[in-house]
Amino acid sequence: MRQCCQGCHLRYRGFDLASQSSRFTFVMIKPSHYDDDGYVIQWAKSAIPSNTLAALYGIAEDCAGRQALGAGVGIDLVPIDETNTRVHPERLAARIRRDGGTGLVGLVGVQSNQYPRALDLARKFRALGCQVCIGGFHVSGTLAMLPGVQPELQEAIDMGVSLFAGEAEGGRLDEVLLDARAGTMKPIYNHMDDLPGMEGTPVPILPRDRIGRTAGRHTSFDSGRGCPFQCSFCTIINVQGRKSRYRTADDIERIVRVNVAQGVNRFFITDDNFARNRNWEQIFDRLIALREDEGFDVKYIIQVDTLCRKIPNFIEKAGRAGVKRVFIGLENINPVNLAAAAKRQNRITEYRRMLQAWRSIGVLTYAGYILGFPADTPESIQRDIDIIKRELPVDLLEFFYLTPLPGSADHKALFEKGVPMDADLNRYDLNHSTTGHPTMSRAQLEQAYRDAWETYYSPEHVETILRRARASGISVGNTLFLCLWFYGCVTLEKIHPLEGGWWRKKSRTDRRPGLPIENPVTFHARYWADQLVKHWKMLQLVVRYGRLRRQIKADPNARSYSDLSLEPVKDDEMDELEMFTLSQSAQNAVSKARRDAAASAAAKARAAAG
Ligand code: B12
Ligand code: SF4
Repeated sequence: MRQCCQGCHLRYRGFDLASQSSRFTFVMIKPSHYDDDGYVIQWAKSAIPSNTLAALYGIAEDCAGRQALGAGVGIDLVPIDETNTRVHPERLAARIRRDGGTGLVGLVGVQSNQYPRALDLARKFRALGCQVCIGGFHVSGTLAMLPGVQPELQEAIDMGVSLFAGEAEGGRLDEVLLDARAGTMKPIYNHMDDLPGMEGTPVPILPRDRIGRTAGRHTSFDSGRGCPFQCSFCTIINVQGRKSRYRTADDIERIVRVNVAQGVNRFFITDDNFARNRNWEQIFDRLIALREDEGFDVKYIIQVDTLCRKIPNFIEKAGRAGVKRVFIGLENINPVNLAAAAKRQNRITEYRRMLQAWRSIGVLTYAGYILGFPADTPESIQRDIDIIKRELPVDLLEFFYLTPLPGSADHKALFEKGVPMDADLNRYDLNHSTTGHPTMSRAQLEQAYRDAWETYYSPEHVETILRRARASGISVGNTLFLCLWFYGCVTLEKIHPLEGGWWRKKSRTDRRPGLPIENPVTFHARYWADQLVKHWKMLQLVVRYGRLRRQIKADPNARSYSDLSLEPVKDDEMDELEMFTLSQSAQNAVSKARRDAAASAAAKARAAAG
């Protein structure tokens, strides 16, 4: 074995970094995080493939195709999503080392809640002599918003781990891989001031066998990055920028075709706000052509803002393009809370029209709803959820704690004021409370959060949701499946539905450092008992709701079901519905909406007059 490179800042035990071997292995791991008992959250089948993993795999595949490491140097790509695959550091290190090869372990798309797990994995790989680089929102957000290098980032650097901030397209990954090949990796690669364009960048893709480890036929891609708005709880604007960047319609068509060719025809378009994508219409037109002219059986989930209804043709074209589910960042129905989060673009007076517009084309709506704003109390939270159940025709509601995510303006403000925040980043998954509230104790807020899920997914309301689905031509079976998924994840698995999957796997020895490795007998006995209890409870729900589903489907009147939320929006409803009359701030929002409508009508009349 030749001598290790002496000049670089990192030294790698057991690796021949100046190797002339023609093999380079790039292991890309999307880490999971720990549950409340310290076990890695992992499933036999996770819900949906990681978009960051797909993006990085596509970029790396492009590097390999271009022989970015030099003529004749093959790049072996190993994508691993820890939410569905156990990571075996020793085996991966051996794979890198095979035939005198070199390589890099990339910890990919690491969010704040995943950072502790990423550090634990990095430590193991470093002990095995591997080069490691961590990228993703925690590194980027923290470097963008906080002064200097924060202690948890320094901890990685001190271990000899490199950090990557910014995005990897536009040749930025080439630099990292070349340095890894030469054994000269830098402590930090910071491209935050220089975000790449997205046009013509490599197709985000994952091999079919990796997608097979997820529940459905879904994969994901982003058609744009960045957002023009300024919500204070959001990290996206500070990481991806407020100036949006986009893929072209050609790029999107290529992504769809390549995936369909490998049997994947359901897509989650991960843009936080597809309605703000400058190319939305060309993209929809292209997707419509694929469906209507070429007969592609493709369906999409997209994320939009509440103003999307105002964009001419947007909803109609979304339906024709194959959009079947829409995620909306509703966040709250109290204008005071929306203003506190600087989410002024959300107008409560628009919610009903927008949700009904999606229903009218048979699209299922999910909405995110944040709890823990300064004006919230346990009573106001319950009251607001009851109003939503009666007056808003949204299908699924997902609750989140208002969380000062590193990289957000909220986090920066608390950091600068020295307000205590939970030191354990593993809890920053929006499913745990992480900081104080002006009027509620932590116990009260946590109870209000649990009650919110129970209230919304009560048996009576699930029945209402299913009846509304039938009346709007939305699949009752799918809607029921999602209700059970959401409710089951939170109440049985104690994790957020966005982190759910099928058949929880737990590895006894993959426990968070600092917690004891359990005795095999007690561990396995508890694991199986737990699985049995959870599946029994879920089976009971499936049987009970399955009966209800059959009743609804057999009911000849089910299609004509209606309730207050489904009633067409009337001009005078803002004087009647509780959502608009309950508080002074809601009444102010109504007055403003009326003034805006009058001004716009007057402008139209002036334009028509000449
Ligand atoms: C899609 C998405 C999801 C999907 C994930 C599944 C999927 N199909 O991807 C779903 C809906 C399930 C989800 C869930 C959650 N999410 Co999410 N999600 C996103 C979203 C919208 C897009 C992520 C993405 O794909 N971006 C595009 C990729 C290409 O960008 P990227 O990740 O930054 O990667 C680039 C660079 O960072 C770099 N890079 C990354 N890793 C590496 C590694 C190496 C070695 C190198 C060289 C480079 C590199 O190269 C990449 C390509 O340029 C982001 C917001 C956003 N706009 O990014 C939030 C976001 C990442 N999510 C967030 C959160 C908090 C969550 C949840 C914890 C909470 C929740 N309940 O919503 C869960 C956790 C689930 C989990 N286990 O991941 C936060 C994270 C903030 C933070 N500081 O931690 C974000 C930023 C949104 C926000 N609220 O601010 N999420
Ligand atoms: S929460 Fe959504 S709308 Fe608000 S800034 Fe972030 S991405 Fe934009």
